[in-house]
This record gives sequence, C-alpha cells and structure tokens, in this order.
Amino acid sequence: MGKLLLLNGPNLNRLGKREPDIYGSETLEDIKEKIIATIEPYQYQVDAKQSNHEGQLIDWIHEADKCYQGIIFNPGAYTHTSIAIRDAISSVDVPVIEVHISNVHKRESFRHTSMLASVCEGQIVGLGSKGYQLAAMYFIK
Ligand code: DHK
Repeated sequence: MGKLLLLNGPNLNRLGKREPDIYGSETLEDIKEKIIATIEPYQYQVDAKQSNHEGQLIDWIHEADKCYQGIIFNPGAYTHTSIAIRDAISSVDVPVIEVHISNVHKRESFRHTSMLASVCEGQIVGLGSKGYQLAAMYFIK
C-alpha cells in the first residue's frame, strides 16, 4: 500500500466558501474524496492535513519524510513568502508537488513568484481542484 500526504496551507480550510469565482465551490473534503477515488485502484491511500500556521506545516513536512511516497502541497500564500517552508522541503527526501487551484500567473504580480517551486518536484497551477488529482497520479508508481 502506497501513501500520499495531501497538505494544505492557510485559508484553504475556507475552500467552498472562499472566493468561489477564483477557488471553485468544492471543499477540501470533496478534494480529498476525489483523490481517494483516483488512487484507491492503485492501492494507494492519502492522509490529509491543513494548517493556517507556518511552523505546523514545517513540522508535518519533516514528519512526512520516509512515511510518504509524495506530498501534494498547496502552501497558499506561504508559496510567495516562506523561505522557512522552502528549507523544510529541501531538508527531506520525500518529493513534493506544489499545487495551486488558480492560475497565479494571471493574478496579482505578488503571486507570480514561488519561493518553493525550485525545490519541488514540479508545480501544477490553474487547473482547479483537478490539479490535486493530477499530482496524486504522478506519484503512483
Ligand atoms: C491559494 C492561495 O491561498 C493563494 O494565496 C495563492 C493559491 C494561490 C491557489 O490558487 O490555490 O496565491
């Protein structure tokens, strides 16, 4: 049985209610259920965690090392600011895919830069909640 970690950062607990024109109407629970349906046939399971706190996300990244085959990570606004999360990703062997629901490149210029992308395995942006499923499929061996 393979294991993936679905990790979401600040304000993503508000999905479904939060700016639905940008982030859609699905909740994090809906997204988790879709990932489960996608990966279960391949004998993979997913654990889902969300925090609004940088340090908590860092602790979970450290703990994920050696426990998961991959992390599907939407770091929210920490994407654009957090050198500490970047260093956490660099400190572990578990591969991380950075996912954004919206196309950050079509939005404000402060969203165009990612502190994390260059230490991630890859980045999926602008494909809505489907981006999470696509990231999960990448990790299926
Ligand atoms: C989510 C956020 O919370 C923003 O801060 C990012 C990202 C974009 C998303 O599209 O999923 O800028």
